[in-house]
Amino acid sequence: MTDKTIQAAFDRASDTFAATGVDVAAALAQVDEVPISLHCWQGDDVRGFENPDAVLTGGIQVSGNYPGRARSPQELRADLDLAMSLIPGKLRLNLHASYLETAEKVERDAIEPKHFHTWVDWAKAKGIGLDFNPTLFSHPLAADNRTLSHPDAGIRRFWIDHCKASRKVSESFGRSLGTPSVMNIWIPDGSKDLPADRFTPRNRLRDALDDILSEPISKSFHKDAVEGKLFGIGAEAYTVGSNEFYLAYAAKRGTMLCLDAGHFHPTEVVSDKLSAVLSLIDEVLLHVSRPMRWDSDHVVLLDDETQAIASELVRGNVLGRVAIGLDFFDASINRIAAWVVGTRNMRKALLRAMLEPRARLVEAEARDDATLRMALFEEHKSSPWGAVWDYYCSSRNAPVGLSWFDAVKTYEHDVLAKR
Ligand code: RNT
Ligand code: ZN
Repeated sequence: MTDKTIQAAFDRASDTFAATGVDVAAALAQVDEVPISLHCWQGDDVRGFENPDAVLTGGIQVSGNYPGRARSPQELRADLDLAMSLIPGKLRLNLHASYLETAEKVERDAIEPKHFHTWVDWAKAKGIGLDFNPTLFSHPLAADNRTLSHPDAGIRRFWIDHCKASRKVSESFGRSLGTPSVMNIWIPDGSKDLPADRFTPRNRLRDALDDILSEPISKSFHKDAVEGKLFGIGAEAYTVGSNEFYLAYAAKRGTMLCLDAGHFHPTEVVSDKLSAVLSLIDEVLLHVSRPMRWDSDHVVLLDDETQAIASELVRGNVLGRVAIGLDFFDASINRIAAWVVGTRNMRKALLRAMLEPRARLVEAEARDDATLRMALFEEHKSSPWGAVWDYYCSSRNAPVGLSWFDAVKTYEHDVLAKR
């Protein structure tokens, strides 16, 4: 597509949207500023850099053996540099504690900001913010799927101290980069078969979290989030950190609540939970992902639920209270393409939501005109939002259409295939 055809299609589309009362220029300015946090773990199949033979545990699994997995922080940053150059709009990077950089072995309860300084320098040079996660899986002390709720006080202490050390790292990100780091706690704790006591592990988890959060940290540098889950592999009967547990925890203790789109019963949707949760909780972290039957973590598509999540954020005017993170891992396709497709889709969904004829919809609903409301929704689906997206990409020097694919393929040939 030439600049001229992109511009002409955009001009026509702008007229169409203007006729429905939508300000396209305002939408473009707004969509560009919404931060989306890329998850570092898509680039190396959630292995991290603690040890080259790391085995992923905790009931999450990555399948596939597509060539080119990043094996070092340098390779991962190079891959991220390429992915980020192909995605328009404001980005962040979400790191796990297991992505530290050290010459000597550092135990998880002893991690410090200095072990992440190269990531901070890289983020500073790119002008992006960082987010963080303690890593409570893929470790001998998490081998039995119990961490913060473990009956052994010593093991619990180890994981509490890891989370405390992680908060310091997260705070250092916020201080160095001038934008608060959202730190998300997810634990794999649960049991395969029916437990006799569901109460005690949850009480232990509550007390462990209270201990972790006991030191106040300014929210201008660091924010705590907690992520629930319905079940995991090996935790089919009981998950200690369920959604209800963390919903109550976040409401009572004032943390953010993390909603992962793949962590609910198949007919439950995060898009409907946003307005429910945000009526009583200040801030939410999203793990935008794609559930597939019993599994989660597939690459984000521009599907109905991704669109519904984006539309809710825009309709409710809550973008300032919701941190958007991604969470998927696919090793069966080019890993950089997975980032590019998933992240572009999230931003596309946001743009499409911003082009919705909001005033007319609200007015139709106020008059109880469900017929017009449905007709407007349906018409919007085939509105020329794609022309606005193309123009947006081109105006931000990001590839238009599938032109990003060649860059990924060239890199695959020149770099990934040689790993
Ligand atoms: C696992 C959670 C969690 C992880 C990452 C790697 O079910 O979704 O967010 O995917 O921490
Ligand atoms: Zn998640």
